[in-house]
Amino acid sequence: MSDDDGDRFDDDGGTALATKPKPKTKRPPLYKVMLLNDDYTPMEFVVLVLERFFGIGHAQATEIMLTVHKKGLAVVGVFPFEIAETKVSQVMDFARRHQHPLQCTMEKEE
Ligand code: TYC
Repeated sequence: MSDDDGDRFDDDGGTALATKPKPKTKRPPLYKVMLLNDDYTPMEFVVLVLERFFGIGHAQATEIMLTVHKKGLAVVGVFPFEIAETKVSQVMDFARRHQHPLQCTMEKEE
């Protein structure tokens, strides 16, 4: 059968593969960055973290903070590995410097 790809291999003399090999276009994996709730970090501090490190506006940052407060955690962004790792470090350092127990983690997206 003609494969219409313009090459010289329309007729391979009867040794065609049963299935075409899949072109490998693997996207790099993405990682979810999550904030976890705790009883001590001030709500305003969490809103500031979302604004400063994730570029989220005040209204949406407040909504996400309240979601974490009520549900226990929320995904705050999805990034390639190195960027996710940097966000986690920045948040953890900032929280530690202010002596808040805020936790930020990352998890590979399925
Ligand atoms: N639960 C905290 C409080 O009542 C607020 C909070 C929200 C803490 C989100 C952490 O990731 C967090 N002060």
